[in-house]
Amino acid sequence: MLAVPYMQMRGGSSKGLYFLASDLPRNEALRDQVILDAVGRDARQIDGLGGGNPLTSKVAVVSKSSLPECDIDYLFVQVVVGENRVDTSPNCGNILAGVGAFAIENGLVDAQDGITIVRVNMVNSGNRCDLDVQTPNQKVQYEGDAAIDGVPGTAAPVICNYKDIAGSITGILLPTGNIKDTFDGVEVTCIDNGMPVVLMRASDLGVSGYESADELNANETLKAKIESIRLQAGEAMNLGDVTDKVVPKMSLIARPVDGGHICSRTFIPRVCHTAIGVLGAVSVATAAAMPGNVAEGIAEVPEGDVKTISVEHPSGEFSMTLTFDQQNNVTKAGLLRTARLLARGELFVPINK
Ligand code: NQM
Repeated sequence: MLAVPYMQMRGGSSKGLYFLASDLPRNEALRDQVILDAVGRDARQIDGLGGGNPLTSKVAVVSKSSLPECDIDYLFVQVVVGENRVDTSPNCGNILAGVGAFAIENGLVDAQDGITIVRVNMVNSGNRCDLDVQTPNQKVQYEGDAAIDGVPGTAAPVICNYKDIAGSITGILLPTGNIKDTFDGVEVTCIDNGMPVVLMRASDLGVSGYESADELNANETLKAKIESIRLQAGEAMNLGDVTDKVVPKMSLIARPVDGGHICSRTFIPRVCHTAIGVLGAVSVATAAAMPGNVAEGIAEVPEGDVKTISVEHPSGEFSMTLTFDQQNNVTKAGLLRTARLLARGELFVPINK
């Protein structure tokens, strides 16, 4: 067996394995084989550390940054549950919440006394995020009193400040060139502000948008309709054939009912999220703030260039502060996450790698 140093962390409302790039094979194909052995190749991930769910089947590969303006490079790898393969197309803003602590713990970044700002180059998209990590006495602090929906208890806050994330994967904020498109007779808004997402009115797909994730996951007719729209939207968003990709994510939207600004149920992309992804939420909120989008008349978006928008989801809400310029582009997105070190040690994979 090959012993690979690793940490397991909860990052936001996800959980993943964190590796130094230097501890994995340089060759990408070999690296991905080691990652599959580490997380698990089958649907239950019985022979790996993954949890058999997209939110617990994630990996961060971290190294000192190749860019002078950043401290670390962070590559996100999604192990596609049950399909024995990985997808590196999207970012993950939840796993991102843990990479600052991981970098400090592993000596890639020197901790300051108080707060350490870790400047992250998100390799999947080439975008940047600055993380404020709590480091009293130059040590990472995990305990604290910040709470986020989808995670029990409280922990130290990690403030994530995203910069210029429009067109993260598709190269353009509205990748079809339109604020609205129609696929299979359903009006949608396709957007990429950190994550390619397709917004659809839940009522247009015959559901309320207030169902639980389990109820929606059991609705095979709905899932087939969503996948058909996703395949067409993927082509129109310049993502090509998305059959084997985990983007675009698919968000059903409805009127807010719990004090938020818009209600969401998001498929990532074939399983309904029990909450919502970080960058997925940023994309939904950005779309909702644009004139003529499919959520017009549904979302209740605040006025002003700096807006705090709350996206309701199956287990609570997700708030972020978006700063818009004169052209209605989001120049900054600030949000709160937490992270916790769960384990560190060596992980064993078959030697023939
Ligand atoms: O959108 C789920 C999650 C995510 C990704 C997903 C994420 C993001 O909850 O930035 O965080 O959309 O697959 O971790």
